Amino acid sequence: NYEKEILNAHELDNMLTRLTFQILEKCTDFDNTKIIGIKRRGAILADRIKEKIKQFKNIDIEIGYLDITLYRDDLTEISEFPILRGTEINFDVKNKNIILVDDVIFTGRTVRAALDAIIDYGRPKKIILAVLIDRGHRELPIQPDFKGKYVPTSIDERINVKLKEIDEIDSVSISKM
Ligand code: 3GP
Ligand code: 5GP
Ligand code: MG
Repeated sequence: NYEKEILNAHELDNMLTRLTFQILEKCTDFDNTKIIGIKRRGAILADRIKEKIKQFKNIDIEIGYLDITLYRDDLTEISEFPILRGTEINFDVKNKNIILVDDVIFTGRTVRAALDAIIDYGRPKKIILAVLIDRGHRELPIQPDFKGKYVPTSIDERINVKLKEIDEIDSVSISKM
């Protein structure tokens, strides 16, 4: 049993800054760019990226949130069919560049469900995926355009993303219990 820190608060913030610059390099048509975060922690990271874009570029990008629930018995046993619980997307996705943000990518099924949901709303021009941590073990051919860090994990390890908005501190760790 162990828990080892991967990122402290400062490193997490730096990583989000880097992701933001990478996104800005790829998305130059800001009027037609929107951010969508996957709840809960992906939504918080999306909020932070939005704030950084405001700081760096003085542009206020509209944001939306997707709530995808995974039916599962425990946290590492993921359903083959993640379902969509709720969305807060108050803009038209049609012809927009969508920056999709999540905290951890694992099997890729959550992202697949998110893509389905977004495309149900309309036909975006482009969707790019940014995640903080890629822990490997994909079960679908889905890869992030930008990732903060690739952290190879065994299947029974967990990545713990703590964000001060809900967890009081900012930190990322890897653990096995
Ligand atoms: P988050 O999306 O707010 O970060 O999936 C629900 C929550 O459970 C997620 O919260 C995630 O952090 C946490 N979690 C931890 N380990 C796992 C895992 O192996 N699979 C899934 N689906 N969620 C996990
Ligand atoms: P996937 O659908 O790619 O298997 O899993 C992605 C979703 O499950 C993400 O939204 C993420 O929050 C959660 N998840 C999967 N594995 C982990 C993990 O090890 N740690 C954390 N914090 N979340 C995980
Ligand atoms: Mg998540």
